[in-house]
Amino acid sequence: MKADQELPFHASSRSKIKQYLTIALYNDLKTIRTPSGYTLDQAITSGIENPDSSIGIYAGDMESYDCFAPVLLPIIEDYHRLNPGWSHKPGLQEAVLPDLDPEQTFIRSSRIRVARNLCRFPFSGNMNPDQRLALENTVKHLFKNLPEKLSGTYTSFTDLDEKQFNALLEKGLAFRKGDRFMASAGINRDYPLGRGIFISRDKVLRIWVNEEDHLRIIAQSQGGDLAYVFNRLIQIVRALEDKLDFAFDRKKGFLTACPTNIGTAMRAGVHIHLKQLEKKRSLLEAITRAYHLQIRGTDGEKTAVEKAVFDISNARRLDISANTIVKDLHKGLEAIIQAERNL
Ligand code: CIR
Repeated sequence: MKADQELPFHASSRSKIKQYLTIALYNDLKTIRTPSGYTLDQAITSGIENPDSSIGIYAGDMESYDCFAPVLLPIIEDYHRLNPGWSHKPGLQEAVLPDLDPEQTFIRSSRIRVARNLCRFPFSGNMNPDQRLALENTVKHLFKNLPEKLSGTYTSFTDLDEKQFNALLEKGLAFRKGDRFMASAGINRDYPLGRGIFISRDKVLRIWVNEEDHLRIIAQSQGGDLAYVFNRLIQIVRALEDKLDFAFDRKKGFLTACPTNIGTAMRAGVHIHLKQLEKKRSLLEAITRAYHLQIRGTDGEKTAVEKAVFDISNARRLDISANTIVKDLHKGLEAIIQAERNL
């Protein structure tokens, strides 16, 4: 890209990349190639093509975070609302927390995921077909050798016909091509090649392979027993980290394709039915804000809330430990359920 006057961000864009990438900075960074050959032009394509991007930049490998630090760091500090001296906080220990809704009156399901990427491969937006397949082969082998309590089945999407794939999708056990933000970042390239899902025998653990990140490790269960879901997640994360080198930085934590996920790379949330609070959105928003939670649509990011089922999850991922995130979510949900009962 040639940039003398103005970078080609849409006039309507309020993205952080538009805000922080000055022409001078662009000119300083534009000739850099990361070890896997990723450039700033590739990193910002999604932000240019999608004017409604919130941040508009993706990392193409773990080194992108250093190579493009002059623009990425201010974006990270702003997006994650970090205070000076911030740093990744370790802590992924089994938790004891009472089930907030044992009758399952409000909480439909609980889901905690962490994103992990392997050091020795570029990130999803910068992978070629051979690399996607090599990564899939590496983890497929590991999945076969998991201890009994974690064992399960890996399914490659390329091994399924349309009917089989749709059946998995309906059960929420497959993932489609990513959205247009990911498409512009190259993350959907060659889909469904190298993509697939591991499902544990009890179906609580799922691992998405070669989606936005190399691995999305997920624990999901009906009801609101957050500690059960969190502890199950920890078991499989530990088993995998024994065998794989994850992309990690002492200050920035686990490194991910999208800088919004770095740190713990964790999203812990529930689907919760809030018939009364739906009519009092400002009260619900005040409680979620107070407990550092965010509300998403029923089907996740950038979707609408349907039939009063809210997706409520942690807003913070960096400069906070995974254990604190789960504790905050638990406290926040307790307050939300109390407010719903009082209305
Ligand atoms: C964007 O910049 O809007 C997209 N690349 C997606 C960012 C991910 N999530 C988010 O802002 N919550």
